[in-house]
Amino acid sequence: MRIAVISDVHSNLPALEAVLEDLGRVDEILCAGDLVGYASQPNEVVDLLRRRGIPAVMGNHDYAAVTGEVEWFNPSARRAALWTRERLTEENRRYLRSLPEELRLTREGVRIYLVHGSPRDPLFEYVFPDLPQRQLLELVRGVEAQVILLGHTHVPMRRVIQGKLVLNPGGVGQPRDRDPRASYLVLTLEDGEAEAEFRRVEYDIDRAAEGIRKAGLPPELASRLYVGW
Ligand SMILES: [Mn+2]
Repeated sequence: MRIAVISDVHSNLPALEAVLEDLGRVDEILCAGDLVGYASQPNEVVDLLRRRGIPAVMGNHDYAAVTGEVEWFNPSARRAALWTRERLTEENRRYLRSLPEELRLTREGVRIYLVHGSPRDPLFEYVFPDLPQRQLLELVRGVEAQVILLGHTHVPMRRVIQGKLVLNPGGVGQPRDRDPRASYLVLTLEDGEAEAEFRRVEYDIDRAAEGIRKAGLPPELASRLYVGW
């Protein structure tokens, strides 16, 4: 069985479309949160993910867009969150509000745990790829799953700790590892074993950047897409 894992789409429809086209044959798609925020097409992105029936967890930007609680954000993220909040349709607002903070699934006998930030702080804590093993162990010790899927950092990650595979697909809509291509992964489950393949996809950054500028959103949200940061 093959499961595509996406995260941090951030209202970037051209990036999401490119990833969905690139997936090939997968049995399921999971989304680790931050559907909205930053770019200019929140409703289009949410509509598409809902139409495809893609299970998702709530990210901090989704939370901010539905609650208006933005005080922890930097100025451009704050502006984008409030801009998004004004534009979300009532239906999409309700959908985002309904997203769970964690998802637990079992596929082919493999237990999978999905969260945006970290198991102890689902919305806000960053788990970067270089987190020391001891701290990572602390985070995942209580999680009864063989595969732990995270988002939030926009940086791809693969770690193995106590037999648990800890993965972050990187960012679809705003990669932050200096590679501007949209990032995602495909999880393969076979005979109770799990492995991940990381993928990058070029997309029409001009289209996303122009949308951001035309919407009057902070221009640095457009320019950063070209450098993947
Ligand atoms: Mn994010």
